[in-house]
Amino acid sequence: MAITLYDLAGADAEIRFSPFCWRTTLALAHKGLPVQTVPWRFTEKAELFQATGSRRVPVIVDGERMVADSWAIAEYLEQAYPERPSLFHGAGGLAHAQFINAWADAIMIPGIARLIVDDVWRALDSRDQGYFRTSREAHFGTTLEAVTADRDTAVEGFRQTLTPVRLALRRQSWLGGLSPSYADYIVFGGLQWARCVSAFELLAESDPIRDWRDRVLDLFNGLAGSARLFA
Ligand SMILES: N[C@@H](CCC(=O)N[C@@H](CS)C(=O)NCC(=O)O)C(=O)O
Repeated sequence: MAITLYDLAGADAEIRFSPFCWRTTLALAHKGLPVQTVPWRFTEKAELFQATGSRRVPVIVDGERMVADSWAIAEYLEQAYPERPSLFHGAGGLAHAQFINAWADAIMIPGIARLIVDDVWRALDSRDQGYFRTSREAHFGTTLEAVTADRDTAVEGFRQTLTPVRLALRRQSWLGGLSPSYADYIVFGGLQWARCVSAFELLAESDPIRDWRDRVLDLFNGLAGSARLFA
């Protein structure tokens, strides 16, 4: 039976842009597990809570099991499907991925948000736009447009925060080493979030991270590369 994934959707239900849901989508593909997705909108919190007990996505339903939170889902998949390709390449890889997850959540995701938050708003369903604007403007203490107004220069600071990724990829093809691991999907999820909703380019033209991003886009028969983009 296919695993159900509740996945954040835009005005166009085919636009799936959550960085956390992308981590889970790629983790499921890495494990080779069949999946059916349920498009979810921010304003459908009550329905999601009733169905799964969570107010955030991603959530997966695997038979009797419901698991919320992208990290918890990755750990669950690794434990529940040990015979399938490993997401972490062992206990050390899991520990390292946990650090990357924390770094991405604390530094990378907020760094991207302040560059594209108004583009995210544009891609949303009209029912979600009011909620998103109010909650995010309260968070930033200003309008969405003011948050991103200086992004052409602010992007340089964001690019510097990716230096550890750049240096790691100089020595190895994947953050997971010789082959992709969940660490790759964590970092890629942030870049894919921007790619799905915004024409603003996060990476400089000469950035070697672009080659790695292209390789992740090609994985699993171009799963991420063929994602619908908001135009
Ligand atoms: N730590 C969680 C974060 C999940 C999360 O924040 N998801 C967002 C979608 S990108 C959400 O559901 N937000 C609900 C809201 O902002 O009301 C994870 O890794 O899954």
